[in-house]
Formats: sequence, C-alpha cells, structure tokens
Amino acid sequence: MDVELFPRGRVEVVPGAVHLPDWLGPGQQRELLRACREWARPPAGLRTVRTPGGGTMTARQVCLGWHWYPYAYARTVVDGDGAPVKPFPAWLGDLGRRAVTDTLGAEAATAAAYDIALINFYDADARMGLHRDADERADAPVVSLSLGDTCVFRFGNPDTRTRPWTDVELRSGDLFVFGGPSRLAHHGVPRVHAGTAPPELGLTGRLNITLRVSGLQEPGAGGR
Ligand SMILES: O=C(O)CCC(=O)C(=O)O
Repeated sequence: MDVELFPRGRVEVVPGAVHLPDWLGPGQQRELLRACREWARPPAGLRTVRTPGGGTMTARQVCLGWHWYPYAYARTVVDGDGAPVKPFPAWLGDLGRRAVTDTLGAEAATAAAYDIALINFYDADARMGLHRDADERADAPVVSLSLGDTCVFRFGNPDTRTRPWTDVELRSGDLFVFGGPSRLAHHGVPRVHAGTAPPELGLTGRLNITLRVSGLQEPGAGGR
C-alpha cells in the first residue's frame, strides 16, 4: 500500500499561487488523457514549437481555442500545418472555473471565461525554461493540471528570472493555480521524473494542461 508519511494538502506557495494535490481522481485523469490524445491528432495536432532564436522547445504542444506561438496568438497554426486551431470545449472552461473556485475562491472564478488551452507533452528529457505567461490581454488566473510523470515545477516571482523561487513537486492529478499578484510570475519545469506516472493511467511521460483567458477578440491579436 502506498501511504504518504506526510499527507499532501493545499499549499499557498506565494500569495495568489496555490497547489492542490490530487484534485483530479483516477477516472477524471483517464477522461482528460483520452481527450488529450484526440486533440494531439492532426490537423492542428501535437507539434514541436520553434523559437525565434532558431531553437526548439523540448516539450511538444497542442493548443485549443487560440493557437499560441512565440510570442502571440492566432486562430490557425501559423507556425505549423496552417489548419484552424481546434475549438475550446465548454466543459474545459467549467473545469477551469471549478479549479479556481477550489483554490482561490468563488470570487476569483467569476470573470474567468477560459478560452485557451495549451497542452504540453514532456518525454523524459523535456524541460521548460522559466518564463511568464504574458501574451494574454486578461488577468484571470492560470489553471495548470498535471497528468502522468511527476515533475519539478519551479515557481518564481514576477520581476526576475532568478530567485526567489519555490520548487513544487507536481504529480498526476495535481492542480496548480496562479493569479492576482502571482499571475505574471516566472515559472518553468526543470525536471521530469521518468517512470513515475501511475501505471493504471497508461501514459508514458507527462502532460500539462494549462488554461488561460485570452482577452483577445481579433485573429492575430496579442503578443508582446
Ligand atoms: O508544464 C507545466 O507544468 C508548465 C507549463 C507552462 O509553463 C506553460 O505552458 O506556459
């Protein structure tokens, strides 16, 4: 039997940033994984993101609602197959608002009309450098759901890419929400612990589903 020495509970890492372990049960994780597998299919499926400097991100990505590319949003996969981005389903928006209610409270969830999902797939060698989610035009909290392998999620501060930061272990089913004074905090994934996914989930690697409110109206809008 797998029993924690210290049970994991809700932690407010810094004001506005909350980690809620085991928020998704095994059945919900399986449902979300099934949806991710559908979304990953072409057209507008899982792709390698190229950065303006000529590099590539090691986490591969698929988007819903608005297509993110460095560093703006579009309605089509402008840096890939050119297909229209897949729609953002209403049920995912409901899930996002529930996540905010359960972490930051009902008031924080009222204006949270989620319309973007970024789904990141990490194999054992994938990472994500410290960055800010700053291409949106809305200040609603960012909702982050984890499936599969455990990772180290580094949560820093809005001002610099350096310390202070907190390293949080995100496991399959965990929820992390950041809003308010933490909405523009730097964050990233320095490490994935390969082979730690719950075997019954049937996923090799890690999936992260990040929900955001765009605040965008026009195709091609946004960007830094
Ligand atoms: O994979 C994660 O937990 C973080 C993803 C992320 O930072 C992003 O999509 O901007």
